[in-house]
Amino acid sequence: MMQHEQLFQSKIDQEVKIEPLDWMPDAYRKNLVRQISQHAHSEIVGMLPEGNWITRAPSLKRKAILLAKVQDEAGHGLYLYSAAETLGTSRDQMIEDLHSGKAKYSSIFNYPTLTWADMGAIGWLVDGAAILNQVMLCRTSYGPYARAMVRICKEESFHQRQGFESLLVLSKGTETQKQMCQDAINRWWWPSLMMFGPKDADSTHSDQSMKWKIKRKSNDELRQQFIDMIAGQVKLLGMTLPDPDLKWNEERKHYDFGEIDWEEFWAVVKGNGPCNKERLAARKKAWDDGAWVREAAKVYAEKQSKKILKSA
Ligand code: FAQ
Repeated sequence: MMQHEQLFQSKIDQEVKIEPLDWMPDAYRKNLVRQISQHAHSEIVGMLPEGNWITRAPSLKRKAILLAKVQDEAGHGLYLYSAAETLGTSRDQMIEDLHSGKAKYSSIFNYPTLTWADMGAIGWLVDGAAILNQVMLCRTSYGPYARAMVRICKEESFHQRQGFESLLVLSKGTETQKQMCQDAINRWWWPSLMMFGPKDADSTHSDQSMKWKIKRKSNDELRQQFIDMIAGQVKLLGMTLPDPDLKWNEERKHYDFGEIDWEEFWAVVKGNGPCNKERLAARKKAWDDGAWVREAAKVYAEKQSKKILKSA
């Protein structure tokens, strides 16, 4: 066992990826299944807030973009479930854990999408936050997770740019459009900062995940990087961020910012956000409605394999 553990750690230290059939500590496997499956659930639940606006997009062009983006998120969820399955947990088990409330998904998707400008704000801020976190995950120590992240990041960076462009159009529009843009930024700003997780001091998994190079940057480090990036970009929109304490700190070479409402964060994480119940109910309904498809696919696969056996 000791030898296995040393070999495992030396691979991590030398930046050799851990692959599905390699020996790994149980806790590493468990931590990865937790993080990857929660990441997959976030992508799938994350389709719901934007899906809400597909039928009401203001033009054919905007509708086509939004449809493609939501489909991309479905794809991300599927690659991630596949990556998690390589660790020996079935997809059915992961989905059961989501439905029972045992597994989490990102807090951000428990907020409602009230206006069209929310589509721009989600692309710019939510995908923007997701990318910073996921660029780091392209170098995560588990091979299948790292490889899944490469394509996901390419798609997410397109998502972010389309979100920014959509807000840019609103920011140059009528007074009402400008207000709608500012209101969406005001509502999505703080929840986006919460996507990076609790403060480092309150993070349960960070220390171990950093040692295993599952995570390469801490929650606070990534959050700061995000704030610095967005504080620059918001000026191009001619809009503001809803934080009176946001100020460039010349000494730190970073923006200082106000206190996040951690009570709100934990309430949302524990299932009491504005849309938690609605989101889970929608996922469970989709799962139940799809039962006949899974059943038909299973029967078809069984028939095909019998045919192959007969002809062999
Ligand atoms: N929401 O010990 P830590 C996207 C939980 S994808 C809910 O610091 P860790 C694409 C955490 O699970 C967005 N729960 O945890 C898209 C843990 O509880 P547990 C998702 C949260 O894992 C865009 C506890 O708090 N991205 O947006 C949150 O080291 C647009 C203690 O926290 C990923 O999942 C939260 N925000 O660090 C789709 C990326 N934060 O599990 C559609 C991969 C923390 O012990 C539209 N994940 N918790 O019960 C990660 O990088 C990490 O898991 C962190 C959290 C950074 C999220």
